Amino acid sequence: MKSLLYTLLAMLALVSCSKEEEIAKVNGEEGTVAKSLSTSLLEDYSDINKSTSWYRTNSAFDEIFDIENLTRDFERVGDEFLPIDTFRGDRVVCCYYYYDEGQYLITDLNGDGKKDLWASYIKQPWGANEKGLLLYKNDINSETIQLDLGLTQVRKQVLSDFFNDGKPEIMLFSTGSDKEPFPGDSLAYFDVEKRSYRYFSNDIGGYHSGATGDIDRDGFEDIITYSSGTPDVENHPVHIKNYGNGKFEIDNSVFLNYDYDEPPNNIVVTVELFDIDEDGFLDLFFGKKGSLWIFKNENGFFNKESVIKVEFDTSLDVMDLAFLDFNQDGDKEILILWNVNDYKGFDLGLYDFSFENHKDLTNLYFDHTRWEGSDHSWLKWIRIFDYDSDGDIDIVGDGLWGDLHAGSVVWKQYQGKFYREISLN
Ligand SMILES: [Ca+2]
Ligand SMILES: [Ca+2]
Ligand SMILES: [Ca+2]
Ligand SMILES: [Ca+2]
Repeated sequence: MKSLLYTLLAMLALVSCSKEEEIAKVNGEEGTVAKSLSTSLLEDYSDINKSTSWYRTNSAFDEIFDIENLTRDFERVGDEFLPIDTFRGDRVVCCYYYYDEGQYLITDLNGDGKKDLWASYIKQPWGANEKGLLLYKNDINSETIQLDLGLTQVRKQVLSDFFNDGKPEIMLFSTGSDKEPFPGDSLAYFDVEKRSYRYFSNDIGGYHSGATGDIDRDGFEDIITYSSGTPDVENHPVHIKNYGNGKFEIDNSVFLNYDYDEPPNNIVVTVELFDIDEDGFLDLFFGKKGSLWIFKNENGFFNKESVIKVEFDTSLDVMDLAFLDFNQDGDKEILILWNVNDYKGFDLGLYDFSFENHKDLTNLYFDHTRWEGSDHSWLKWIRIFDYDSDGDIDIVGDGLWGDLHAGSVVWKQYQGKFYREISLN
């Protein structure tokens, strides 16, 4: 027993020694120990930034949810949807709905103190315009679920508050069927209080991403997205103005000198709104392969002629963004999640950004970022919260695909630096 204890102690000493060595190695590049990033930094955002879908959604996360513990898939039999716990390839031939990794939110939406779950499922076989299945549970532990047939493939779901009543809506961006002839889809939001979906079908497009926030500062959160077009429509940015009282209208006049994009610059997989220069107006981010376009909000308008482009290797394709004051100088840095080599891995980049210049800080804060795997092994999202409950902020991968499926990816913080831990299932 005693020797076992000594062995354990020796192992612990070895672990802590290698951690210290690792930290010394990372610190060597900067020379000083960085200041720890406490969870109080997650509250330190301006009011306008706190009203963005990015902030609302990231704040909803204090865990990564494994939907396999609940309802993996559904099979339609007649008018009924039967839950299926494990993937059943033999049932895909007809009426199968499979959970689309990373397409969920779990947080207390209706204010009853219990976490609610929203999740989306894709129809298989996946014909053009086949409706997906949208799930809502107002208490993850209850037996009751609400299922609605709706958008074909929800690619991004975010929290918004379109009515300023403190009750969230879930804004949904759908690509539609992601194969020829790329028919596109509507946009929609889920009204949690009414438990119903409202569709915006005036501009059908392939919507990979989008964001909400009060672009023109009239007090109502607006919607920005990017349409990957359809066979009849060019790729273009989309703005839906919220007039309050449930009135929404497409108004693309906010995009100056910007009707549509031509290849190769017409693929925008990531859209965010965030006031990066803290002037009180939400700036617009379009993530692309090899670059991040950042539009300064000038009184509610975005001018394509003055867009700032942060450029990087073309093997890197922007999947998600996050904003945090890593160096605690009062300004938020931009954290980028990429897929690498067409969805064969992932990478992270950290940029200190102003509209005058920017600087890559990645190596100062991360020990390992790039990871390469087989086809379709990538992450959809980065969430920022205290993953290991030790009082400091960690960075957590969510929506894990391919080799990473059912595993975990987290960058745990230790004294202001982030150390990657990957577990494969
Ligand atoms: Ca507005
Ligand atoms: Ca701004
Ligand atoms: Ca900073
Ligand atoms: Ca932590």
